[in-house]
Amino acid sequence: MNRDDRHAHLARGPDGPDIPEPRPDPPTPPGEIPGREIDMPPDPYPEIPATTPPAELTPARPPEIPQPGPRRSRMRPADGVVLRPERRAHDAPATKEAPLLIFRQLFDATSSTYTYLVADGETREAVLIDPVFEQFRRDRTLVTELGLTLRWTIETHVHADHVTGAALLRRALGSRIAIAERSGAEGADRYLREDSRVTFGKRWLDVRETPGHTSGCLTLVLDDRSMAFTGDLLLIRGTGRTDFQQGDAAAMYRSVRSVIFSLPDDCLLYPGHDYRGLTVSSVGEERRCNPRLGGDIGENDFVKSMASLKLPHPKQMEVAVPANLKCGAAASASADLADPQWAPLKFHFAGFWQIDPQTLAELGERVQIVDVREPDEFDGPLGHIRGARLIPLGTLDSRKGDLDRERPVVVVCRSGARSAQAVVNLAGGMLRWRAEGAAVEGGRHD
Ligand SMILES: N[C@@H](CCC(=O)N[C@@H](CS)C(=O)NCC(=O)O)C(=O)O
Ligand SMILES: [Fe+2]
Repeated sequence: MNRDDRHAHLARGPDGPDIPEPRPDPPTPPGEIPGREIDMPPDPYPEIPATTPPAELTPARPPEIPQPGPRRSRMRPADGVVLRPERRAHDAPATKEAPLLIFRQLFDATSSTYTYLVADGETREAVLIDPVFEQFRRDRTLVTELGLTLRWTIETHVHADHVTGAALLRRALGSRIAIAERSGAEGADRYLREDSRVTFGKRWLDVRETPGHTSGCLTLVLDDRSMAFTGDLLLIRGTGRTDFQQGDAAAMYRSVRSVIFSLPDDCLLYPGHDYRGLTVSSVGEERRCNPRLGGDIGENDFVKSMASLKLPHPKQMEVAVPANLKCGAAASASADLADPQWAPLKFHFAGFWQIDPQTLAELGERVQIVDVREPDEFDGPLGHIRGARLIPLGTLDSRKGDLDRERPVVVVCRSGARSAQAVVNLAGGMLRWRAEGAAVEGGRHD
């Protein structure tokens, strides 16, 4: 999207009863509850960690006084979406531009859940919003590959359709778990409520309590209000359901209309799920086009329409809700986090294990090498690895029984791409094997 096309304006206009008054100062924090970290009101001048950012990320420039107005952004292909927002006057003191943001939207196809990785590109501290248990390896690998330190996993609510990966990530990466105080969940490291602030490096997410889908639903708003993560409150052109977990359609209406729709029109909205392949929306878009509660739909109409939905319960609900009320701890404790021990393998972000040529060469007959190319390639110019067995990919499924069950299987093709769907993939295939000077049988040696 060309962000320059988006008209930046403040939503807190004089018209419209749904736009809230500026919020009063946060309440004085209550006494400490044992075993829980209770949030203090947000510090408008958070301490900036004393890290020295790489020079190319923060070019030397004199301090600038920010003015409210259209945000600027730029794309940096290596890191996907990288935003350089302009600070608002009431944010942290502006001694330099806001640090770059790293942002990734990840999808779990089984539950249609979005997980969001958001990180400060300068300090490389990150948060992960709504991780999915089964995607633990994907998420851990991505965090590691991007050189990030995962500070927090944040649950937008107690999910009914999948188990959270929060406890697994805490075990593996030392991240801490944050969830709404109102969620009733046990075992988190921090309990969030209205106006809590979750910081990662020099960036942060502000917490808004947005009940409706469940009573403990949160929306997370990025520091410069360019993005908000709405969980299952507001979906793209839809809403979360309100028929279980203290769901409340009237509360949902008010949360969306007074909290979400008071964000700037060009604030991008990232939902907890999408069942149709949509990925992102914006406040202005949903305010105009959301068929359930956009336009001038009234609260009573909305409540009636939600009552008539009659959706079947999520398939995983009986498992997911009790597990998530403990932040996924029980499932995590029994899970085998260990990577395969027979070789130093690397779990690829695309969901399979890989082995490097040198490691494979050292393993010798302790593994079975299956070459899944066609016969003419096996005997062609690249040659093949000594001891490799030719089983073309198309026949692999039916010939799995021919393999020795005791020895790990490494699958080899030309470039590493074709064999990625099988057991352990030789990274880079025969091309890299040869490029690294490993021995081949047959083939041309020029
Ligand atoms: N068929 C899905 C249903 C998922 C579902 O009910 N999702 C909730 C969010 S936890 C929702 O609000 N869905 C809205 C909708 O399906 O319109 C499953 O079995 O998991
Ligand atoms: Fe949900």
